[in-house]
Amino acid sequence: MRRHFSRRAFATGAAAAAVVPTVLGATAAVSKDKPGEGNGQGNNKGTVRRLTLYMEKLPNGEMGYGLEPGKASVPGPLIELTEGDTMNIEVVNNLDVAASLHVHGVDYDVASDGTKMNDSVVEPGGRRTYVWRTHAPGPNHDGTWETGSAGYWHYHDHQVGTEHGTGGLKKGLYGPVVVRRKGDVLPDKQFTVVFNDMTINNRAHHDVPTLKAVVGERVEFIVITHGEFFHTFHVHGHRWVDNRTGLMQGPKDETRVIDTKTVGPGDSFGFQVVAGARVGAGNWMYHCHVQSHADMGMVGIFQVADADGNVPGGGGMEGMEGMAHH
Ligand SMILES: [Cu+2]
Repeated sequence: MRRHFSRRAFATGAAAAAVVPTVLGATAAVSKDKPGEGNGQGNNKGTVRRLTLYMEKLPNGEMGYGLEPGKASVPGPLIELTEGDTMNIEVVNNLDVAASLHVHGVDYDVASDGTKMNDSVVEPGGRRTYVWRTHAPGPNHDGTWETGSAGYWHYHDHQVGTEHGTGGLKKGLYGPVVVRRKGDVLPDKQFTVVFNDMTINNRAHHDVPTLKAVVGERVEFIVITHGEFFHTFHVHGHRWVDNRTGLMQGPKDETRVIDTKTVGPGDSFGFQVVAGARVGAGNWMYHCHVQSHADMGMVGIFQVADADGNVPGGGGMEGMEGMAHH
């Protein structure tokens, strides 16, 4: 009751990017510069912003991106843009090996693609600015439409271990990117779930993050896969529309409604749901639905509390005990 559709917020260009809190990795704090022109199209006025990303070794031997020295995380911070925005990202390499920042989905010159081939990696102790641009959809001269940048994307290293970043990805050098269309509904809460080989966010079994929400909160999932295997994302008790946002476009929208989606290496998708809608509070499992993968620990809890903060059945991890060890 208390929080039902509590915050009806919409993406409005510049304002959208830093508004939303995130749970796994901090939302990128960005400073605003002068207004930009996007790709030069009339409907593309966005803002030009900048942030600094640090690539660092974590105490457990993993590697991560972070917004401040000593704050690297796996996954790295969520970076959000609205179509038309430009982001200048200065990457500082505090690792002892060369590494890079490669992004999916947005517009960038070859000098910002993060590959050795294009001489865009960062040596140990060095820094480099990568520029990401985004654009709204618009008409082409031949009557077709050019796609916009909006979507659930991701960034990752393309250098550590091999020239494809195979070692960097394995160790955790990856993170989520959300590009919104102006007018998009904003979530109350965001969760990033990365299937990376047999892990979720480089964790397995009881170390897989518990994702906490309250009934009625609008929750956004960002799902990414890396590594060697295809995975099937599934969350119990919730379902979404298989389109860009997960939301129906109107009562007659016949787009398929799903509660599982297969994601292969390098792939990503996202969606919004209302936590506990029609099913209530509880410990709702989220997991890879490939049976052997689930059995090997690719399982976590989407923990939805009621308005008083209670979760039927308690903590959830006790319930997981049998599962994780069989
Ligand atoms: Cu799997």
